[in-house]
Amino acid sequence: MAIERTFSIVKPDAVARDLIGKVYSRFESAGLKIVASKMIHMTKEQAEGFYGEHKERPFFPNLVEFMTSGPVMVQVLEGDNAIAKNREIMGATNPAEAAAGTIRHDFAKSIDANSVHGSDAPASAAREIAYFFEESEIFSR
Ligand code: RTP
Ligand code: MG
Repeated sequence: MAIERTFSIVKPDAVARDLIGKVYSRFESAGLKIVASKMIHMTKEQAEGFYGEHKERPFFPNLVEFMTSGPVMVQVLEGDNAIAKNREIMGATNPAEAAAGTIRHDFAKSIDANSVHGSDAPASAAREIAYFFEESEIFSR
């Protein structure tokens, strides 16, 4: 299996409830190395650009409002099959439908406040990593 990078966010609801460490522990236990990490508070423009693919969706204004409601942790995860593995441990978008033992099942409150983001494909992973990180800020090991 190829070593991949994926982009991840610990969303405002999880940061506010002091779940950063618990979520990071899930990544590391699954073999996803945290190779870059920082806390940011996204501006409206940053969130709108990040979620540009959802611009026409009815939930877009809510999504931008929520993602700018407080600080988040952004990170790059690296490991075998990292994109799919991260999506698997995150669980379904709606926590009510997420499998037991997934991050969203165990920690998330609602489809909006669903605790984590993870890239869904190689092209989006590359775009999302570059949106928040310089290559010099990423430490593969
Ligand atoms: P994410 O991008 O955050 O990792 O989540 P995802 O791929 O599972 O979901 P996506 O379809 O990309 O949607 C992005 C975020 O928008 C919110 N959403 N709300 N009310 C709704 O029907 C709805 N659908 C999506 C969620 O917070 C989702 O994570
Ligand atoms: Mg998505």
